[in-house]
Amino acid sequence: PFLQNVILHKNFLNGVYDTTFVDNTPELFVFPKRKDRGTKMLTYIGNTTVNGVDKDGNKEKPVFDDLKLPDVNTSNPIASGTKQILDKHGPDELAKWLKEQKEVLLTDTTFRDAHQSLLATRVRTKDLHRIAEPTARLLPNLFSVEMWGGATFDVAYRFLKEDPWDRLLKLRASMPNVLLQMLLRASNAVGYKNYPDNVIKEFVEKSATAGIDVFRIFDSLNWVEGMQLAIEEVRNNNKIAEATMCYTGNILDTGRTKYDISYYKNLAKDLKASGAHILGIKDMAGLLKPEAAYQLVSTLKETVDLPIHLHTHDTSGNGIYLYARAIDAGVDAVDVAAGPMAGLTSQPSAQTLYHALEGHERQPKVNVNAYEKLSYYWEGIREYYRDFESGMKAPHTEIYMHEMPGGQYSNLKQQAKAVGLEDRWNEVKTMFRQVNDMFGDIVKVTPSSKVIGDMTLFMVQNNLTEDDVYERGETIDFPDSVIEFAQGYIGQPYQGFPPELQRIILKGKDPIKTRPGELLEPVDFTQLKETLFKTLDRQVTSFDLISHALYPKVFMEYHKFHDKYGDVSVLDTPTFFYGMRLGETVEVEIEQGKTLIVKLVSISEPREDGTRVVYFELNGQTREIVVKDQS
Ligand code: 3PY
Ligand code: ZN
Repeated sequence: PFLQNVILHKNFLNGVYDTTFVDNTPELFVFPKRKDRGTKMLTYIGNTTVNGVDKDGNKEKPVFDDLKLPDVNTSNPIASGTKQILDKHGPDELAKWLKEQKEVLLTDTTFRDAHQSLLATRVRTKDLHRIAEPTARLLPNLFSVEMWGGATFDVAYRFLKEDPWDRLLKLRASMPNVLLQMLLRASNAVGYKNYPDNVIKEFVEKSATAGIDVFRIFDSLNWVEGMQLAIEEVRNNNKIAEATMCYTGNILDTGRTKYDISYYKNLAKDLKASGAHILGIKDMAGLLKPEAAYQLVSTLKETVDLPIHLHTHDTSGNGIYLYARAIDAGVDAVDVAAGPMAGLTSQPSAQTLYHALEGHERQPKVNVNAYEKLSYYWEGIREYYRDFESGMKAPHTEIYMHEMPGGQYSNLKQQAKAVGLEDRWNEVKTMFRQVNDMFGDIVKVTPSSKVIGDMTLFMVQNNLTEDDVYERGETIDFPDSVIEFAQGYIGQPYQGFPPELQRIILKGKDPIKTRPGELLEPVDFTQLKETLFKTLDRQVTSFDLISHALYPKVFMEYHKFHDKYGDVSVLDTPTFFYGMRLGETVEVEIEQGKTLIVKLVSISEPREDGTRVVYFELNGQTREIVVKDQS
């Protein structure tokens, strides 16, 4: 065969050539990688069919009914909402508007906290994206949709093998009328440790650019100094800073004075002084009892003139009653989830709250029938994720004893199981509270809750009592997160660390008293861009840079996976988690208008080298994929 190549060109062969253009344009030699998306996809499906996802064994793919998407007329314009108020009038006016509304406003958390708390954060972008536009059309009166941040960022990369920025951009495009809200762990961003100041600023800026309007900012120890930078940066971006206090303890318990009503009053004043547009109350464990909700909200309303936004988890079953009391006290907005994704460790149900307030002058102005229509969809979607359910079946009032956040309960249970403590779960819960008390009764929310969780598992696993820690502490190797906490690397707890315990844990190391972000070396983004360009062998976006700065290892592993299997976010969820059944056909739209039709024909017995051959038809052509059987 004759190669049509530049070096065979007659001018070239005759020596009449000028190669300066070639020399000056090295991009000519950057060839796109061969994009055999079909093979990559089949490799993923073959591997998942044989080995299961997350090496979780070979679960048989369940049969799912069709998804029930609500019937909406997509040719009508989408009704305008809170997003238009913000864009037109800015965050101060939006906050004022919120305070002026007579009815209580709703934030829908179905796209974030609900599945973080019920389904280990596993709901995939594909399933969120499909219902996003119908939600925007059917619920234009929502205050906001919480759909990003918290644990969703790293779970997207780590377990779902998808890019969290892609989720944000897609949901933004589909929901142009309501405010999009994220949970920001202040100096911990969406991670479990403090980051350098320039990383926090860059992250806030990029999140705002990509579409976040409301930043719910909290510090895991309610340390306002640790929140200031994030609040300022949100303000600089002309977005809404919902500076948030985490509720812990019980203001009704006069025997427990550390977190009493005056503690929260002072905190509210400090948050206002730090630049809050809205004051958030984050009851992450569902500890706020109805009468406490009434007293807290009434007092804070008198203390600061900010709108108040309340978040709870319905773990105890008291969620609706506490919201009703908070609404009587004048709370401006509350967090709810669509019925099938509500209740227990998630938020209270939107529909239940609506009906509970019938006849009340502050009943939310939302179309409850629309919520019911959206609920058919969520009911079906939840089934896809049934292997991630926590197993909690009934209201759980023990929460008032152990005080574990809603999102942590199922997680810690899994962790306990992984280290062989499944049978000792009751002991783990009791120890969790004991460790909290040893640490001086601290606020427990990501990442401080992880510190307590790690120490708890460590003590139960090693059969350590509190006395053992004090008596033999010098010889104990404490978990890293516990040491970092005692060093002050996640901030300063209210009223300080218990000095004796701190000394034992640190074994002579000096704790810090300042903001960790001040001490941490800034990330050199220019340098990082060059390095990443070389390792990824593609254009590097500013989203890639910030993701790498937050989660270097997770980000690189995601890329390795992507190189091997391609973009698996396009697969339907059952196939993503379970692979395919023999004889089954699935359609995969790999880009608009380009669909792969995949049929699983057969799977060979394991061969001597432990591999199996998986036979597919891809768009009618037979294809074989060799997969290592890991069982
Ligand atoms: C998170 O930080 O992810 C939380 O949801 C804490 O409640
Ligand atoms: Zn929550």
